[in-house]
Amino acid sequence: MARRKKIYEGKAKTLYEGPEPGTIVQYFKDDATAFNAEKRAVIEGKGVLNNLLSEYFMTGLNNIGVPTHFLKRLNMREQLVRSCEIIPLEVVVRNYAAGSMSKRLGVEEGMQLPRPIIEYYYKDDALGDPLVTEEHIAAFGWASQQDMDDILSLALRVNDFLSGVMFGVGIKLVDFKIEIGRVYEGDFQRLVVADEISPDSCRLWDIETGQKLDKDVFRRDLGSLTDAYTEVARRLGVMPKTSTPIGKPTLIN
Ligand code: AIR
Ligand code: ASP
Repeated sequence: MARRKKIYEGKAKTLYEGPEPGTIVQYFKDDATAFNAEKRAVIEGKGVLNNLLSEYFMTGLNNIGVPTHFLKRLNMREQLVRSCEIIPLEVVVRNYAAGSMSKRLGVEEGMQLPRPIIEYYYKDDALGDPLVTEEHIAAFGWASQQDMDDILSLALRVNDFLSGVMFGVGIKLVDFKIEIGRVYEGDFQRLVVADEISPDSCRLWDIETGQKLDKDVFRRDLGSLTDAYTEVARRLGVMPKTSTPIGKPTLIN
């Protein structure tokens, strides 16, 4: 097979040219980074888990009519997605206070917010992804007013869907980050949920015990990240297939 052309290498994923125009192969690496890549590790199996979990969430969104870039999973580490132009914003939705919001505003982690709060961060590693307002976004032309209306509606629909799915398996969706892409269809453009949705991009707490089942396990050295992500995958029924166990013969009397 011909070598694929690498388009972009990020911290957790590599993008290759897809088999057809307008498609991209998204490869999930085992690399974990935090605090703008100050902290790094390779966590065996993380890429496989995130590939399967992102497939699960994106497929669910597609099925309820929330457009995403996801087309299909190709293998344990790769998925085929529609190529799109990423809007340079990290769109964060918060249901409970945690992380940078708790730090910035001095509110206790875990406090339920009266309503979901949406924040925008400018995607720029050199600047450490600073928090920006809609004024900045409009003034610098990163997105139009129409885009911002569409982004808000997408973010809230993703929040409702993900919160419901996670609640169904005993997990609280504290917050999450999505990225939005522009897809061009002739003279028209529409916005789709892009990148990935996985425990790398969400905060997930067990409802009963409060146990963290997301990337904070790595950021804060709370134990095995693989175990945490595996638990999320197990509860959602998307465990990676290991070699089929050969069962013991069943006795029939
Ligand atoms: N996030 C933000 N940038 C990268 C990621 N993954 C996600 C975090 C968390 C949410 O956005 O994983 O779920 C809010 O992050 P923070 O650090 O602003 O509290
Ligand atoms: N992924 C980002 C980084 O590499 C931020 C984070 O998830 O903490 O630093």
